[in-house]
Amino acid sequence: EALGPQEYTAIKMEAVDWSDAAKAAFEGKVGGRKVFLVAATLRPETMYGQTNCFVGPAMKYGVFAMNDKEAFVCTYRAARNMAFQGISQTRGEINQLLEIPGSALVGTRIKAPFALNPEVYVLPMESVLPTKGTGVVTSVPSDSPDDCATLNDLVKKPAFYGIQPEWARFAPMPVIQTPEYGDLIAPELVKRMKIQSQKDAKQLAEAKEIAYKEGFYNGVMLVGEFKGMRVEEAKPRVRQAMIDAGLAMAYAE
Ligand code: A2H
Repeated sequence: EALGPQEYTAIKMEAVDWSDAAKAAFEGKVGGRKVFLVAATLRPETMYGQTNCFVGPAMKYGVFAMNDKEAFVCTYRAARNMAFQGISQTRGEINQLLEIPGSALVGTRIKAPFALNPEVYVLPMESVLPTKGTGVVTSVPSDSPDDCATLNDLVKKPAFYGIQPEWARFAPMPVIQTPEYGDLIAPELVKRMKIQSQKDAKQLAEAKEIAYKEGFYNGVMLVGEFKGMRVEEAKPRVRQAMIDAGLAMAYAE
């Protein structure tokens, strides 16, 4: 755990086609606003490789009006933090339009900012914590062992997880190269460490540590505006480019 506040990048993923369950829940409640799922990440430089987004199927989410034009899907806890970070229009005010379970968001098609896949789907992940970030996790299986193991599980058993196979059709794609692990570090670690599923928490914690350090200190960007640049240098630049494009915000907790 970090000692000081954690500085995340909050990524705005606009919903383009709601799941049937979400459509029914939204009926007449958002007042013509654009609605975004908002994901908190510590690795903005990996956003080129998004293949999907994760929500906790058993978690409760809210749809919160930020102003007259936009509403965000996240936990109540995150909406409250945002209200004190200049993200919502009126400081300290939380305007919840509706509540919706994570399970009802699954299958929604969203825009994935900066990603090589312009649109991806919302999928379930059991280990999403309601107490961290926004409760929405954007998935980059090329660089995150947790995302990789979870996506593998969904691809293997779509019916068990209640998803359509085509929602999980995007494969990990190279974003960062490291000398030791090649251009798909998370799948490589999952293979080398024989990680079978998202439930292999102990090995995943170790893999996460390796992927994070290797990527940050030894990684080089393979795609995007900062292609060829070391990750350490590209990271703040990608973050700023996303913020400048209106596709992301600074979010701390
Ligand atoms: B990271 P920290 Cl490519 N529950 O983003 C579980 N995990 C959550 C979460 C929640 N409520 N909110 C955010 N996260 C994930 C990208 C990424 C991330 C990559 C590699 C590693 C990585 C794509 N997923 O995180 O406990 C988000 O996933 C490993 C550190 O605050 C977020 O960044 O350190 C990270 O965990 C924040 O975890």
